[in-house]
Amino acid sequence: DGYVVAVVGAGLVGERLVSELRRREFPVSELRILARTARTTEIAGETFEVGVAEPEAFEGVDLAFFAGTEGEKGAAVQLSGAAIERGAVVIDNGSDFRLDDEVPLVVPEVNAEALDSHKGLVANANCSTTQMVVALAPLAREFGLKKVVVSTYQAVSGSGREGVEALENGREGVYPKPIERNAIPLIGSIGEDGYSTEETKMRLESRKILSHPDLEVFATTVRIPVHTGHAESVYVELGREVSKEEVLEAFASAPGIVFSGDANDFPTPLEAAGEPGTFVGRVRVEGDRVGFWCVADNLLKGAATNAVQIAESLIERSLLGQKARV
Ligand code: 11C
Repeated sequence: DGYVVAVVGAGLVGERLVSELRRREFPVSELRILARTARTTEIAGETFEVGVAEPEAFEGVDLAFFAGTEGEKGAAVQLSGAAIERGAVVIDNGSDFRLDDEVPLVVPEVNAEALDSHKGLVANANCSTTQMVVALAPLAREFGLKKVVVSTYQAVSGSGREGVEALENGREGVYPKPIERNAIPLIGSIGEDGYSTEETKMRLESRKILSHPDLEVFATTVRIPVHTGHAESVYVELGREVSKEEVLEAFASAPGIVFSGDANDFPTPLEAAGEPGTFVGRVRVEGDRVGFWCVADNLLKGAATNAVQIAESLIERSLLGQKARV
């Protein structure tokens, strides 16, 4: 009973996908791990014979997660078509298809209904975007959004194993400056407009997920020497004046948010790491302006947990399995 599931990529996100599928008891009849080279590997206490990621490996697969992020870009570009042709629905954690009009970009707490138009491929958002839109969604629903200004404090595991090695072993060449005892205000590369690719992702992906194509989003994205857990300082201008009580109530009742209304009881990356939720605290309200702090595990809600939640939403909406598809 269950679905034949493939996970493409055995990096940090691939590992978390396996552990989240197990932890959330996703109905899996067979789990295939695919990567560039075949090998035997242990993930989350299970031994897997890793297969080579090639078109034939998707024969019989119902659901394929592509775990790649920046460093492994291309796997979904090369292989998602082969998986879809064979009847799979693909959930891609990479950035290649996120802004494609034909591809839903989904954070289930925010826009699960976007899945209804999927054509075989669904995109998972960038980690820093995902947690921010989970926190912005209740404000958008209740009060309307006009402008968002965000600064991030991003963990090295967002860069995969290489990032962790840069922090823990001083590996060189991963970041443009040393990460230990430092803060680096450049994630990805700088575009012609002066924004980094990470900052542009936050702007464009948020607009798409929140269905707010002209939302002003000014992001400054910063890498800090934290292992796991991205934190964000967010300032929002709302569509109307609000009371602090209204804002606290909106956060406290929102799906996916672990809320702290006590200013002295703020969430931090160390506490968010290993947890599936988006933590929100340090709320300040002045008229139509709100400031807050949010934190989430970048490999879980920022990647694997959200991807598995997308798959669960596909099942709930009868959109997974070859019979459900035309
Ligand atoms: C980071 N947000 O923390 C990046 C990693 O588009 O999925 C994920 C890149 C992406 O470095």
